Amino acid sequence: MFCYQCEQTAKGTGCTKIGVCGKQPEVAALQDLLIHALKGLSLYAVKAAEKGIRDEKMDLFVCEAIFSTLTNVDFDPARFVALIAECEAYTKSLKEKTGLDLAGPSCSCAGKSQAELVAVGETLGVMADATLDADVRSLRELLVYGLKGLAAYADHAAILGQKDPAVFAFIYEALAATLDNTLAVGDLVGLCLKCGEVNIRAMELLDAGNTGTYGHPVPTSVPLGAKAGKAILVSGHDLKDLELLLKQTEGKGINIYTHGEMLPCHGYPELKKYDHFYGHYGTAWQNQAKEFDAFPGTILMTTNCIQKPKETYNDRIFTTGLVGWPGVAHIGDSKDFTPVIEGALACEGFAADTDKGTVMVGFARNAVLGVADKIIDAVKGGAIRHFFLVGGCDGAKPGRNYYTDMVEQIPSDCVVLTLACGKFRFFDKQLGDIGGIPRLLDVGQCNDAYSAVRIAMALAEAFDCGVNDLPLSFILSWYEQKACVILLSLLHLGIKDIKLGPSLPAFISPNVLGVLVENFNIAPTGTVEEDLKAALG
Ligand code: FSO
Ligand code: SF4
Repeated sequence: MFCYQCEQTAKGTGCTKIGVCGKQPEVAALQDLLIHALKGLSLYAVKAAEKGIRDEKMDLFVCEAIFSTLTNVDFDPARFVALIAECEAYTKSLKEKTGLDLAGPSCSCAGKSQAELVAVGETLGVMADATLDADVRSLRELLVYGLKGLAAYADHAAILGQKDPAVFAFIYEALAATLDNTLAVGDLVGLCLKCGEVNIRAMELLDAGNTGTYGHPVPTSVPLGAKAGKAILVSGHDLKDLELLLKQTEGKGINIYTHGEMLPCHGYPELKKYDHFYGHYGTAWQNQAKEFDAFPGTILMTTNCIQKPKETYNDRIFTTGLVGWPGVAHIGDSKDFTPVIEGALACEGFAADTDKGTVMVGFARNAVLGVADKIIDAVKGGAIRHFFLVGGCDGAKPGRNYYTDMVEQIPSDCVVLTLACGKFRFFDKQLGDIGGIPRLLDVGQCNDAYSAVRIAMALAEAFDCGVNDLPLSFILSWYEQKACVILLSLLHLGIKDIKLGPSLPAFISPNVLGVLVENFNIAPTGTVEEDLKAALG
């Protein structure tokens, strides 16, 4: 196997024996085969679209299939075998509908066993073509990883009924482009930035889905302790799964807790209205083994990031949606969470109330821009000197204390906006307020990056300047491919001087890095002191 798509890749270069995430070589090979097959399908889908042939079911399948290969989503080989077969069936159908027989990837997988498919996949990895130009490989992979993030957001949006054919069309176009040997470095850079642009549309759709269905988040205090009684913990990012579970547990004497990226769900009016939607438990994804172990109820994983379950909670954890772990019970499309509920009732639950304080959530675009006048006055009057967007993913590798130290050392006349699971490094710090404006504003999940972009753009408009001219610095942490596409979106918007850590992606070649530095002045995080000095001039 060879995989270097995430930040924790082995030795900072690539996982070759087994994934640091727990991905087995068989699954890596099946994922490579699936991506290969999706590229082949995309060649046909592009031609089919030219003939006016579209298939929304196929569009959604493609998003789900790509999302399944994102880090920490699906570790179950059997699920990939099914996805590969479905991809082949769609390709065959498009072949017939278009009457074309295109040269390109075809897997001829029908009737092959899992082991045979693994053997095919082993020949198709990132490094399969040793002669490929290093910069072309780097940009093709950057594009594929950007597409993984884009597909994830498009899938989240589609679940809430928000779809745009232009997003699906780009996914096909870009996947097909990774097979085009005539594309040079400049073309591929352009496609990566286009991926960032299309992702803004996908995130706009997701924002419309979230706020249209559950209302605009409002500032909400969330308990970090527990309430005596039976309990279910919901992790991942999916608001609809949470809502369905809240409905199915009403009146059952079970309290629902969020974990990880589900924390911001407490701010949505249509979710917070449930009395048994109690509080937040635990921190970021990489601490789950310890935290799930200690949780006295059942656990539902709705999306990434799942890690290998410990035996102590293997029978208390459930997956749904695209998440999968071999041997872990999966709740399918019925979304009948009865096993999760019955499991929780059979667990002991929390014996007593515990108080661990609270955190505030719900500072998405509507809430922040609702007090825009106050913020603008505070900036003009000098009460707020600078904004820092300290956002992105958390992770297990050392070096991430930088983000905690950064937030602690940001001067008291500055405001910190945050989003995604990286916030768990500092989410419970009491930073106080500036004239009633909290100094720590939790915009939401990584899925809410659109909200942060809208806040930045509204401030730029109010000050009649560009986003780069605002007193605003981007201090980002990355881990997986949603973060890759958000970065591409920020680059598409022309945002400069981003600090990215805790390490730069292994798949970025020195020349590609050079292009990014030259055009966007992006830089790895340095020391807190240096980066603060640079930001505050
Ligand atoms: Fe974190 Fe995982 Fe949300 Fe990611 S839980 S790391 S960027 O999947 O999606 O922020
Ligand atoms: Fe390694 Fe990350 Fe790939 Fe997992 S997803 S195999 S940790 S590079």
